[in-house]
Amino acid sequence: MTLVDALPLTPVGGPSLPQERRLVTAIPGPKSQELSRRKNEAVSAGVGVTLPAYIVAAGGGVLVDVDGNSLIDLGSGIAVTGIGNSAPEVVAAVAAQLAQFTHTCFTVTPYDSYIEVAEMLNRLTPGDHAKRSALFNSGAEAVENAVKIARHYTGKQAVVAFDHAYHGRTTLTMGLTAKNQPYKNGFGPFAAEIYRAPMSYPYRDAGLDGPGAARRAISQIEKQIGADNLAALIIEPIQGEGGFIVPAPGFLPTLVDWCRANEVVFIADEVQTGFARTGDMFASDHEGIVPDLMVMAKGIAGGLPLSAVTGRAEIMDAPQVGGIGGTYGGNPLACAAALATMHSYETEDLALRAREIGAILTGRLNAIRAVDKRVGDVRGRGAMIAVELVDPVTGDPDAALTGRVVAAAHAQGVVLLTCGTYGNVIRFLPPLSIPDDLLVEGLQVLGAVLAAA
Ligand code: PLZ
Repeated sequence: MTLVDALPLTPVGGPSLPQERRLVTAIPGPKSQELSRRKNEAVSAGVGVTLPAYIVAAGGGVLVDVDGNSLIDLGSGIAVTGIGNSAPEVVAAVAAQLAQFTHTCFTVTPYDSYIEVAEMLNRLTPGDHAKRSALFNSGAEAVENAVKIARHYTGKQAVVAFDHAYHGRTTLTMGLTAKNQPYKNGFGPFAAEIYRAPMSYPYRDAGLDGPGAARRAISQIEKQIGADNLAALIIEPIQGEGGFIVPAPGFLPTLVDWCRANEVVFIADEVQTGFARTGDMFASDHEGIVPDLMVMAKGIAGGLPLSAVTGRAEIMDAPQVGGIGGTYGGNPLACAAALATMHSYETEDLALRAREIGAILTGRLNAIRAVDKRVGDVRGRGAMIAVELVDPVTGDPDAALTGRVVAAAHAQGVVLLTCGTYGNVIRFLPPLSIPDDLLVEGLQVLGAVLAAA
């Protein structure tokens, strides 16, 4: 009997789970509390937990915990399970691969699914120029490799990242990440030759338009670094951890034009925004920008760890043979999952589904904003929407209110995430497989806990 034959006929997770919010204990329940106790004894304290309900099954729009509670998932494991948890096509593809072989290391004895993923990424990413791809495990690892490749190609060293940026937790990517707590504090020294430029943040930018904000950044870059020293500029087309900041129209295209005129590699970090999340396959598509290199992870493989860098052939081919690699990059299980996942994004038009989800989210959240001045801003695109909570008089960020609202939503069985440099942004990243009624129920809970907070 093969492993595939041994799979249970009725999957425990996946979309077959009842799509309902069901609370049978307090959140977290007694079994989760016991697991939290064991976690504290066994796991590094540095590994934090947002909502300590321990999950045993998930699918569609719910997460089921060990106490039998069914929670509404408005986080997708931080924008990962766009096509849903244990999506049947992913389960089938991974199970089939699992029965064939689990690992060879692509750089030792290769296999075709890695090439197929590369071909698919080369086709799906913006631009019809010649492209190449390389596969890795995490978003941070892919960011690191994009920077390595850009440095090798340009022969230059400096890298610019932006205010509010998040690019990862490794030494190089911590340096690119803006926020000190909790990401950087005590973990220095950071990598050299990283510089920061001002972002376009329309809600807090008072009247500065996109091209104007780009000129401000470019002027600072020219004065403080010089294009002759700059290998790459890296930016999230919509910032994720930094607060779902959508730059003003014209900001990104102006930066791209300047990069092209100055032989600076433009790297789009689409780790959080990629794969239908924002209502297009990539957030770069909204303004029609064509990045030189694009970094992808999260939504690429239905929950399996995979990341990628895709970009212009001449840039991607610059490093010496053997200069780019890693033991697990493009693992066959992850590649099988990615092929099934990307096929679904395309054939089921999940970008359209993201836009539908976005319409529900922005409609309901703007209705709350109309009557509650603590909701300072509602922003984002597609199924990547956030509210910024502020003091209604001063406009100052209200992180304490944000914390109370999210904690109350958690207690009501709604998985919500925060973000933002000032900790005052609640973000909505539902799986694209969530049914409308469950999404609406989650928003009703949010409305109620916000009103009570
Ligand atoms: N680039 C734009 O959003 C990961 C981080 C969660 P990894 N964001 C979630 C946390 O607290 O660690 C992210 C991202 C953008 C890069 C990354 C890094 O991706 O897969 O977490 O390394």
